[in-house]
Amino acid sequence: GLNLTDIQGDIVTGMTKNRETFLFFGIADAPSFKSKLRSGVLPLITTAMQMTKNSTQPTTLVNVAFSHTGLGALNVSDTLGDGAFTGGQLADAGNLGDPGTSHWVSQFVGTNIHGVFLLASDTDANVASTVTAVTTALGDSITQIYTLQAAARPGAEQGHEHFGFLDGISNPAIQGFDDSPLPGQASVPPGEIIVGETGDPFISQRPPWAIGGSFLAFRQLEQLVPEFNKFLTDNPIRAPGFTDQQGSDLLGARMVGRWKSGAPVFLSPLADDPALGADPTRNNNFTYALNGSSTSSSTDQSRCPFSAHIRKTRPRADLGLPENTGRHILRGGIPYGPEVSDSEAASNTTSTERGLAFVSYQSSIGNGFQFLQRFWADNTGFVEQNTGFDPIIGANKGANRTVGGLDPTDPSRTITLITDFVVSRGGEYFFSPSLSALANTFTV
Ligand code: N7H
Repeated sequence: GLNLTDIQGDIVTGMTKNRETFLFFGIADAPSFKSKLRSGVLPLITTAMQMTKNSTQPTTLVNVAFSHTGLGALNVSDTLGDGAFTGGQLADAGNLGDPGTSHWVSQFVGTNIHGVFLLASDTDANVASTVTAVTTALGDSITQIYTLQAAARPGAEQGHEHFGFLDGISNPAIQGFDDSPLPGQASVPPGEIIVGETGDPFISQRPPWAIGGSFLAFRQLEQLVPEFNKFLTDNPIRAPGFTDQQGSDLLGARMVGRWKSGAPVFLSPLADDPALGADPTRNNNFTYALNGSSTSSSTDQSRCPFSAHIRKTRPRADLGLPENTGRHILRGGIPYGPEVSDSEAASNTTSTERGLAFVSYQSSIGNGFQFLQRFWADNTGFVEQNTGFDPIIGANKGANRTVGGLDPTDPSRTITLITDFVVSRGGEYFFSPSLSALANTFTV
């Protein structure tokens, strides 16, 4: 089984808190950083074991991860066997479809970020006091380069991302940690997410200290919510008997593959079904194939477009069942930025940035995050020919994006998106080491 006391908590369960701060730092003085991290911060790092029970979770959860240049700053010179990590995310911007880096947060442009602290709790005050504890403990041994404060949306929107859709429904169950997956949940060998474990395709290339770690892909993804809503309003699906509002809601749901409640369009193709969306035993229980079949139709998009975000990023039976794709990621993102204001809604124009602080864990960035973005979401020939881009996250370096299959009344219709509703503001790739690596390799 997995050594849960040695694995950082966010990797396996996510932070499961409503407030999270990402503190990106540089290492100014490596020897001082090592001793201060060891004495002052290591005791605060939350393990996967602590996450398994409410009673063992600390008030504020703390995790830490290092970029490739961060490992270099610490004189950790073993190669980890991950080219995307070694190159850093800036060098990957073109592969990911970003329109250059002019939209990137300036601090992500470069390779100065050595690491990130992830701090999460129920209140801003708890997070702030732990940020102070960590930064005080580290003192001048770090420079604080950039901070992103993220928070679950308020009230009934809690758990929903800024476009309004319930998020965090479908994450893989890691064998050996969660052996009772929910219906429809992917069950993956631990090595798909955790380095050095059974199923890690690069297990032979890993230094011993890397076992129990995971690669963290961080992306600050701005969401143009008023613009997205305007697009839906202007382009309702003209289905028989549908009001404009129903047609707009259907278009949005087919872009995502789920209704705002979380109900999958494959199970509820024409209208939202909030009871289905809220039921974890049913809301993930589909494969895109008709009952009992191990493959799906290569032509039928009546229930769910091939281009739908959740189908692009996890095609289920489109690639045949059982689902041994090796391309699962564990997502732990959280929204950031304020609610849409009345004036933004009235003008259909974003004036204050909001979006998703995207976090994914995988044992290989090239098989995980990067593959999903580059070879699935941005690949117009996937899942089938003429699928077009993923209308949510697909990126064409800022150029127009064609999307197929969104209109169930005319599946051959292609819709061209001239606006990217999700805009990359950049990010970095990190390695989230085991507790023993932090104690024995990173801080000596
Ligand atoms: Fe996505 N969205 O609101 O439309 N995502 N995502 N994502 N995403 C999912 O099933 C969204 C992004 C995946 O197992 C849901 O838990 C937004 C990136 C994967 O069936 C919703 C952004 C990547 C899944 C969203 C964004 C992925 C998934 C449904 C950016 C990878 C699970 C909730 C701002 C490269 C698929 C759920 C499955 C689900 C949205 C980013 C991947 C609502 C707004 C960058 C693998």
